[in-house]
Amino acid sequence: MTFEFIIVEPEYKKHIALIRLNRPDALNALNLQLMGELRDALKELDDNDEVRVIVLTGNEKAFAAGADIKQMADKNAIDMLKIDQFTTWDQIKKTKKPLIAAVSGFALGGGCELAMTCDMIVASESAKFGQPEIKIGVMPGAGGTQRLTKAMGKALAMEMILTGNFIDAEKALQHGLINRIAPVELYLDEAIKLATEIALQSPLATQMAKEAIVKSFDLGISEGVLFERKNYYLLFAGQDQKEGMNAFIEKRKPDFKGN
Ligand code: DAK
Repeated sequence: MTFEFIIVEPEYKKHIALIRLNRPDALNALNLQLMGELRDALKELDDNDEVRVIVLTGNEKAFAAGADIKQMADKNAIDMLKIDQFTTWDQIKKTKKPLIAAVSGFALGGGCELAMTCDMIVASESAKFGQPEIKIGVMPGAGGTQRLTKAMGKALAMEMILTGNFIDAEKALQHGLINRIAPVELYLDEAIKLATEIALQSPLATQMAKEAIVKSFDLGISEGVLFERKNYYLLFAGQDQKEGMNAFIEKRKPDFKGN
């Protein structure tokens, strides 16, 4: 898989794929081509049975400083409508496998929204999260008002979005936006460690559980529990459930195959 603005390693580690955003001169600003490449890579990795977890990262200085302001500065509403970035972002959101963002430096605007679209975030001590769109006369457009509010609560989300101020990794951890913090030289290793732990589990159960958790954002508790129940029953149709439960009874480690 060769692209211009991302680097993809489908077999970075056993069952773990790594995608690096790679526009360092523009702090990984998310132009349309980069987002299209990311959508295509994620689809391909989602279809690859060898891959169980995907880690998405940038570089030490920036995960991504937002959508490409230079590319959209002169657009009008109809241009934006025709470009229809939502289809690409929606496709990315549909990734079935767990997606872990490994964030260092800036995760701003669309960059913060992309990190929040991932299932978990591991940050370096230098990470800075923000939705600074207000400072360029707009507002978050890829889910920031919803996801930041659900993750951190109304007061902090309101303050961040209306002032455009950034928060550091420590505050992001305190308020539930991210999972872990590691030193700058170790944050990617830490994300891979988390991915490795998840990759040891049943890929089917992982996928079904992720799907149910993601649904919880759209459904009320009763419908959500019903959805969870169907996925739970479905897992008894596969071999991984037999393998997992038999391994427990036989006092050995399970060897999940994802079938
Ligand atoms: N777009 C384009 N170029 C960017 C950029 C961006 N977002 N951020 C940085 N760059 C470029 C700079 O222009 C500069 O390029 P040159 O001048 O060297 O050619 C280079 O990266 C280095 O940046 P700086 O010189 O500014 O570096 P500093 O360390 O001084 O400052 C900074 C770093 C991150 C504080 C600063 O660059 C900055 O404020 N950047 C803009 C942050 C921002 O406002 N982000 C939000 C953008 S709006 C949607 C999907 C997504 C979105 C909306 C809708 N749909 C699905 C509909 C998202 C919108 C946004 O993200």
